Amino acid sequence: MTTDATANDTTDGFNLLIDALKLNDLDTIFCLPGIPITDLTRKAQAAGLRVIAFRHEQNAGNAAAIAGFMTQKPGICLTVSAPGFLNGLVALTNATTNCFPMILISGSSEREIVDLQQGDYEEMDQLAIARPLCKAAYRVLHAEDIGVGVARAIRAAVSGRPGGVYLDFPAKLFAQVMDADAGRKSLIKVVDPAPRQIPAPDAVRRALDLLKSARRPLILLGKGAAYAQADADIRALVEKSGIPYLPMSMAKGLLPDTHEQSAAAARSYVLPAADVVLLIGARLNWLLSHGKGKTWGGKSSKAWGGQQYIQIDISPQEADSNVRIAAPLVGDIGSCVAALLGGMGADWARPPADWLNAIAERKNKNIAKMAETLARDPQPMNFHSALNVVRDIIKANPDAILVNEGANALDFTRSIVDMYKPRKRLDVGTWGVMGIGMGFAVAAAVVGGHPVIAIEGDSAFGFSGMEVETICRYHLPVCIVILNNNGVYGGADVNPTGGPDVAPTVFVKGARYDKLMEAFGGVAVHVTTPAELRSAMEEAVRSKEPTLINAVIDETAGTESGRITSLNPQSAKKK
Ligand code: ADP
Ligand code: TPW
Repeated sequence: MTTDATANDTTDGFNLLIDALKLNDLDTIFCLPGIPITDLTRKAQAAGLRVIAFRHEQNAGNAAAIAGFMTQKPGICLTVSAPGFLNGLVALTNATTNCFPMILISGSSEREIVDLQQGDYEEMDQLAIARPLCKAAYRVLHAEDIGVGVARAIRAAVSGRPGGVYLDFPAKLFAQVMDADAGRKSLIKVVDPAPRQIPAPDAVRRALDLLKSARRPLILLGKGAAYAQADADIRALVEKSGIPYLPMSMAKGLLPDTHEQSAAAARSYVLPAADVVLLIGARLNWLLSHGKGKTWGGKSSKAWGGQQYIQIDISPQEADSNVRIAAPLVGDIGSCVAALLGGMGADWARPPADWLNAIAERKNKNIAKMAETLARDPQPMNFHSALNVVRDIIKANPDAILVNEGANALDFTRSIVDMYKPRKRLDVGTWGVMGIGMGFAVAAAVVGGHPVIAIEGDSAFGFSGMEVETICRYHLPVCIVILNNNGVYGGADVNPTGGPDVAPTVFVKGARYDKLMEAFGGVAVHVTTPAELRSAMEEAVRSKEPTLINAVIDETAGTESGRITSLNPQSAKKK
């Protein structure tokens, strides 16, 4: 066997993998080169794939994951062995947790040496480590199996509940040579990778009967609903039913947040008060207080319970995971929503007026209160006065993609900044993980085709900040706004011992994150007022130049852990 595949009638592992990806329209690779995949990245680029190289694999993995969410095609992340693989694994696991389709392909060391633990270069049993942390994991040992390996990975990633898939490619595989014609024939173009799953007619009837019986119905849209790309039918269902709805964080914009049926501004009222809740692609996990308890509405202290649920989900195991689901509707969201719409009939009665009026009353009150808060202009800036600017910028540029992470920076942005279009808000998701920022921003710019605005806590930004170089290198239209309050949650903590170390949550005061952007040739701006922030953001969106705005925020603004203070044992005691 030779490693030279230049002869016309032979091919090799490198080319077969590239051809398998191309055959399945997987045209972008997020990667970090090194042994044994350096040549793969070069060859992929030479073959016409878009190859985006990062500074840390976790960011490449996060980019692949969110590309999967945005496109319904598995995002591809490519890493080196052991440490590179492990760096990528966090993103793969996070993708699986969030139901985003991605494929992590890692080079690995030689099986014979790894299995005898003889100390190979970057030795690690990667397949065994990945398997419990993702949806599926496969290893390919022979060049003629690359087509099957890629096909299985695609199906596993996007069919049913989407998730992360690991593909293990030992170094030797890349150089394996085989007959070119046999190689071509070994590749598989996957037919119908995410088949529709039609809900059973009796399940649809059960759901409609329950919905019809409701006096205080509510629709909850989750990021599964955003992923499903059934935007028109979801909107039609909401509007035809007349039922108020709440979007989960990444479902914001599925219908414009300004829609009159949005109950977002009355969230803490509607959650406990609703009697029948229709969940569309949302799990009753911690983000919804497991469907029980007093904290459903965030700050609400009202007791609630006794809701009946209809749950649309592609996973047949999701129902009853936290509370009883009276009417599970198993299938893909597009098919389920279409079936509900079809069964509603022309005589569908809208919800009782007293329910709608009660919501409208609270909503109007809360919106007026928020408008008052947003109109204030405190010195120094706080989250509200800064985010009031971001709110206007997104309103004027509804196609822009908003990436968001932090604690207060996350919670305030979610509640203040309205979204107008589907899949425009990308954030920390189910884990509340820090570090997605720059990976998501790069992918959003590369596959989204619109300007990206990343609203970052200063701590959150630090997890992926080095990718500012990547943003400059590819000249991406990303505007990063760092809400800089000198630390994790804030910067006002003190070391109670009076010793020389600052408190664990405190960073260098007055840090100039804009200088990081300057180092790589992007536009660097330092702002202390809303007016300065506004003109810097307007210019960034207009110019599409890589921009980093260091926005100085009052270091005492916000709260510890943002809105999830109650999960923090220590501060809960303090309260
Ligand atoms: P959120 O955090 O926004 O509440 P979750 O991530 O908890 O949303 O829930 C998303 C749900 O959507 C998952 O249970 C997943 O199985 C489901 N899902 C994802 N894609 C589809 C689809 N195409 N059809 C039906 N359900 C889907
Ligand atoms: C991988 C814990 C949650 S939020 C946060 C941390 C460290 C940063 C909050 O400070 P930031 O935002 O970004 O400055 P703000 O607006 O409140 O000032 N490690 C991981 N994930 C999580 N969630 C944490 C730590 C955490």
